[in-house]
Amino acid sequence: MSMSGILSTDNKKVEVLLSKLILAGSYRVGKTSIRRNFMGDAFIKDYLSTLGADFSVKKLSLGEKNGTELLVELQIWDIAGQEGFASLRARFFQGASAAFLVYDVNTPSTFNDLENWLLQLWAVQNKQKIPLIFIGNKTDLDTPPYKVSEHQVIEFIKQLKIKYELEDVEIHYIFTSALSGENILETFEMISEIIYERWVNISKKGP
Ligand SMILES: Nc1nc2c(ncn2[C@@H]2O[C@H](COP(=O)(O)OP(=O)(O)O)[C@@H](O)[C@H]2O)c(=O)[nH]1
Ligand SMILES: [Mg+2]
Repeated sequence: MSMSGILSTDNKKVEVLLSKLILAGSYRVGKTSIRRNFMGDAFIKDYLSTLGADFSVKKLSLGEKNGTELLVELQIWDIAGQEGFASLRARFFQGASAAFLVYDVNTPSTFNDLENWLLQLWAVQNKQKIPLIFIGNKTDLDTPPYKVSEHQVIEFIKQLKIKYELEDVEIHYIFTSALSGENILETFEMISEIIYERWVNISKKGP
């Protein structure tokens, strides 16, 4: 993560925090659709398996603090066609500021895959555990309780925190629909706030 100070056209001070955000999770859970919805691109009903690392950049404003506008520039890395290629993933995960781990609320196997995704992510992070949001996507296809219930997600997070000693790591969950757009912007706003707060804390503590 790095902060760069720039001056906007109306001479107001703007600070931009650059961050790499990973979108990971099993095949077909909706990662590309979530990214597309956030970017304002149209929803694609037919499945297009993404090849290579898809990548989008977008700035989100966190508003003004002490007369300076704060922007988080999210470089969103969509794991795309690499779900099955373990060797390609390490490069992909390097230098990440935060991660979305996506599953389909109607497909329990995609939820059961999450711990494996986490272990792969952590394997390249040198023990520094980045903030996470578990995204239960495709809520439009059913009504709660989903096949993977909210209770299961809460229990899963509790157990992870104990098993891997994650008291200080931000782990959240949210339910989205990339089809209706429900909670998509909120999810990106939530991670931007977390990334910013974490950056402030790290800067205070020093290296
Ligand atoms: N009903 C519904 N379908 C979705 C949603 N998100 C993605 N899909 C569909 O699920 C399939 C896989 O989506 P995609 O974003 O390519 O998944 P990825 O492999 O994780 O990138 C596509 O047919 C999408 O149209 C959603 O929120 N609701
Ligand atoms: Mg994809």
